Amino acid sequence: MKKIRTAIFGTGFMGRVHTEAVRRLGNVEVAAIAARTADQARKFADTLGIESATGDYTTILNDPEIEAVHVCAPNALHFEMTKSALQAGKHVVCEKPLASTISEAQEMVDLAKARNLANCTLYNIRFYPQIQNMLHMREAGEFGEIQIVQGTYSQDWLLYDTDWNWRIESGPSRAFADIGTHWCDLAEYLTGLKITSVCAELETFRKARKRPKHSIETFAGKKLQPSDYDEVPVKTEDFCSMMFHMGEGVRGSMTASQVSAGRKNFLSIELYGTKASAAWNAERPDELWVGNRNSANELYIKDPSLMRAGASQYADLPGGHSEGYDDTFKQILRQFYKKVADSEQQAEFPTFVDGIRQLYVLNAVLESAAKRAWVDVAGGDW
Ligand code: 4PW
Repeated sequence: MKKIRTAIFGTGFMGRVHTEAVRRLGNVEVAAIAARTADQARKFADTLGIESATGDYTTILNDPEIEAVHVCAPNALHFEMTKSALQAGKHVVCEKPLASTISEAQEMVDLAKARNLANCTLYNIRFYPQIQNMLHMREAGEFGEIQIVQGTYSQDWLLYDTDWNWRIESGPSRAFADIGTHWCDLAEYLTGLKITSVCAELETFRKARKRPKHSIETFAGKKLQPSDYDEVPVKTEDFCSMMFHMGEGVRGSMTASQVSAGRKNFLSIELYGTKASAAWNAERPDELWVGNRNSANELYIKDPSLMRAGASQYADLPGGHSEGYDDTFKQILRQFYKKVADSEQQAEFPTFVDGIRQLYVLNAVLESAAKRAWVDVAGGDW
């Protein structure tokens, strides 16, 4: 079987996760790596056993053998890299947030459509088996009409002023744009409804941070000495809280935080319906809590043979064998590469349209926080 040849742009935490996930697919080969410098790319390629490495991603775009690329570089580069890749006829997977502005994202959506190229915004959380189970239960009406949606995406890796990452300087939003966006995409995906208006507040607790003189990988948690850093002012938020309206009458609230000690990657989402409730969190991904009014609550443990029809295809391992963060990348990319292999095939994955949709939500959040008022989410005909 001839494998699809793909390239990864970015050698940080996400570049590594994408590379490993692609390799689990079987029909796709990571053939090239691009990083900010040739040295960084070579180091990454040698560690992971990848043939070709470059400090100039455009050279990869000239290779006709490369069919797809993964944009895992910092947010500010998403637009430029994706646009060039689409113009070169490559299918593209792009990390979230899709772009820095709506107009950039619109160009990406239009270009992918005009060239008929597969495009994916990497909202991987949709692909946890128990999220799929929750979705299929909601669609079957098991919770009744959804009335309330609430939750948080909380992490602690930027708690101290010595914690640093490129995201800190990647405005206009950080906690919301980086992780809040996952939560909002998930809330809309699970309910099948759109967030229509928001009332949000952003807070930067660490108004200055110690920026290392040399680059540091996401989640590196490295302790710095005074000679290693410069003290810089911070504009991006550590924390966001938001109330929102969804669909016709659904109400909700969420927080996104990168400074909540002990919360490592705590995305928690709860749906409250007229019949029953459901709650899930990413730190205990194989468990789905179902809340009942007139009978005992239930705790479902992931087991494909007990999952709702339609959901079990996203669980590859039998009950008792956990499936977590890295498995969601395998699942989403499996769907994406189905489309790359054959554009006529039915495949389920978030596209650039889902990416731009969340930029409209982000814009409403920023406007609401600036005005200290409720703001409607603008956008096209979703
Ligand atoms: O997409 C998110 C990231 O940007 C992930 O959920 C985790 O938090 C990993 O890195 C950040």
